[in-house]
Amino acid sequence: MATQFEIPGKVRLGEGIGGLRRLEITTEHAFAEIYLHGAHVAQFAVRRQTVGSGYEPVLFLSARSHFADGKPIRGGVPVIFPWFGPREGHPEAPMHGFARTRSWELETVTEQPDGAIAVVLRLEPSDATRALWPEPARASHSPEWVLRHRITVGAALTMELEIQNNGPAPLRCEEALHTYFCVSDVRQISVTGLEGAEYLDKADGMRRKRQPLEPIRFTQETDRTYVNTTSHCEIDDPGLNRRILIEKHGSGGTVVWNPWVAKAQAMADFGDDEWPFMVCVETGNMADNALEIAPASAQITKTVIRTVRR
Ligand code: TA6
Repeated sequence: MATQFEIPGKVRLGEGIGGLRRLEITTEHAFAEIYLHGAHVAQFAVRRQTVGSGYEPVLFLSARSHFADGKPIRGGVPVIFPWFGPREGHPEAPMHGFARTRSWELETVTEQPDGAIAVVLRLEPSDATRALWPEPARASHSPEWVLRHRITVGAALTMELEIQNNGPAPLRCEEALHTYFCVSDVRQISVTGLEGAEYLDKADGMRRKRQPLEPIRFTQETDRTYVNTTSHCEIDDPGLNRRILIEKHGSGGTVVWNPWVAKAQAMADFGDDEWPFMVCVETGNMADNALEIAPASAQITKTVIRTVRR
């Protein structure tokens, strides 16, 4: 018996890895898997040009990823909120906030006129999140903030992260879609769109630097938070004969990351030999572009991912 969240032949809600609840979405153009844990897009693969020859993964998912309560999934699109990276002044706080390790509420699953599938997931404060981030509680019982993640699976993967401030005071936070992309070999690709942008280099003591007027290429651990840039980005991947287009709206920052050898070995949920096959190009608002959302207002950050042949 299909539930209100299932569409026969297109959307199935069942148990995924680790027994976590997962939506499996199959459309004319793409396949995707979305876990309610972290509202996490774990797979997005586009149907190859020659029908019948399967799907081509766009996102990277580590073979060593955890799939367990309280642990982030390594790969796909982790949702980062309400802080990016370590929380300043709170060394005990979880890296990248708590949104990616909470179980989100599935609100709606709908088929669009063009056959794309739209999923909305919601996260509200809880005792656990208030213990980590005691935003000013409201007199009324409506939550002081509400997060909604609207994911549309079609020829493109469209993700809109909305942060609604219901509290009496401005909501200061950071947010990101920490997207892991599947590439043939990170040493052969380039990333364009950030030429001339200023960045914080986490691989060099967070020094402020400026991207030369040339594409980003990868020859070592790369961990850069580009600030004050609204540019779309592109991953050019000769090995897979494709370009991945990363369009963004409402995002002032872009993070580019590859752990390279040593950092890959240091991560228990990431294979030592996996680093050549992924790159993160993350959209959102962090560091210089941290948000201050006025009361009764909302921030929406939209990211659209699509692939084209080279
Ligand atoms: O976005 C890049 C980054 O901040 C890196 O410094 C690295 O820590 C990565 O995120 C992954 O963080 P995680 O907490 O998921 O291991």
